[in-house]
Amino acid sequence: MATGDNRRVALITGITGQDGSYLAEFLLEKGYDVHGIIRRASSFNTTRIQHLYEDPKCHRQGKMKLHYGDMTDSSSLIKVISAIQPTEIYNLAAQSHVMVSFEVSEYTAEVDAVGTVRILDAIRTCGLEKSVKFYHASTSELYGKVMEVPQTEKTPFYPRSPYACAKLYSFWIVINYREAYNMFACNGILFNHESPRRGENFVTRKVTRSIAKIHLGLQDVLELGNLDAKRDWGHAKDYVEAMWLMLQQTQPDDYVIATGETHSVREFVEVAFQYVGRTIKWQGEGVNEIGQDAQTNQVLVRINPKFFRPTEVDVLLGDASKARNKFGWKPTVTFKELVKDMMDSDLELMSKNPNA
Ligand code: NDP
Ligand code: GDR
Repeated sequence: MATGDNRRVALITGITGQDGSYLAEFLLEKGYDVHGIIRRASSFNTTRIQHLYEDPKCHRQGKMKLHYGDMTDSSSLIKVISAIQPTEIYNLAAQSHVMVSFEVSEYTAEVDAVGTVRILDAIRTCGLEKSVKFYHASTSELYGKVMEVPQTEKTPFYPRSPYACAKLYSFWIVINYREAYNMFACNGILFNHESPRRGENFVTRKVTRSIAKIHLGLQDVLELGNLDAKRDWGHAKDYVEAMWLMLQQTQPDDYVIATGETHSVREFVEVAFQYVGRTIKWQGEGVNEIGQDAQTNQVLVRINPKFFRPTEVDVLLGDASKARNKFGWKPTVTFKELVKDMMDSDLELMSKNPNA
């Protein structure tokens, strides 16, 4: 690519996911041409970006374009990269569910580990390794069995799931390609981030959907696994900005992105129930624990052992000082505001469509 190229062309893998959809919005707003890789599916998997597709900017001016491809298929990656000559690539595609990774461990490695080296090699095959800026979706799951709290870029890793093991390979292959081929490649070590667009089987969204249904009389009880796991939960909208900021620096590097606060699953449940005016009191222990309405004694939460993981990550709490000092990133949405945003959205969704 010629030096002085001032095109702004982004390729997003995983554009149909939670982060991909917010990132596409963010980059379109900044004037980028946005390309996304989508998988063929038997039903629509583009719900999160449908509103963008319908935007005249995307349709008439062709600012957003979707291409079929898959992280398990090198030729599709090479074809897309060669055709669009991106200036920035955001590699967000992944089998992203930790519990599911215990069921489909080999596939998770194919996509989340080998997929990363496939796209890095595709960049080299297309001769773009000196010009393209590459973001990789790394994760706080790398810390796993916690060696240090809070966790920084220097905290040792101890992955606790096939998902985290696959992402550990990706973390290092990104660094290796940066050092071996002088590529502008960054790992964003992002802690959990949520939103109304969060997948329905992650714990926060499962909780807000279920509470909205319980509130509207559409469901009786919320069933969960480990209530005592602690996570550093931020809002996805804040986190996609950090991805972009990493690629605007003069040097590639790896950064923790986190709020610096941690809350248990139990606390998330309590705050979300409070939002619809119910106080939870907890009774019993272990798998026999229940959460009851403090006024009516109605059982609202039960433990189901099937949601426990073979190996758990007990506590995540990130220190994002490096990102704050380097490029001024800080979260704007508090824990309570995050719960409110998700509750408002699910209450609206369930009242309009009880079968959602
Ligand atoms: P989602 O699960 O919402 O989205 C994952 C995306 O990857 C979807 O677009 C999905 O497509 C796509 N995908 C899955 N498998 C393949 C494949 N084989 N080939 C091509 N595309 C594929 O994840 P998030 O948006 O929450 O997360 C984005 C990335 O960030 C992931 O890599 C995740 O592991 C990582 N991450 C997420 C964090 C979070 O808290 N959200 C924290 C740290 C890291 P489809 O829609 O067709 O399923
Ligand atoms: P996580 O997110 O594993 O941190 O990975 P998830 O919301 O799935 O779990 C968080 C914690 O909640 C506990 N939990 C339950 N989890 C689910 N999904 N369902 C339940 O019923 C339930 N009950 C309790 C879990 O045991 C866990 O401790 C997310 C993903 O987005 C990854 O892709 C990303 O890398 C990390 O966040 C950072």
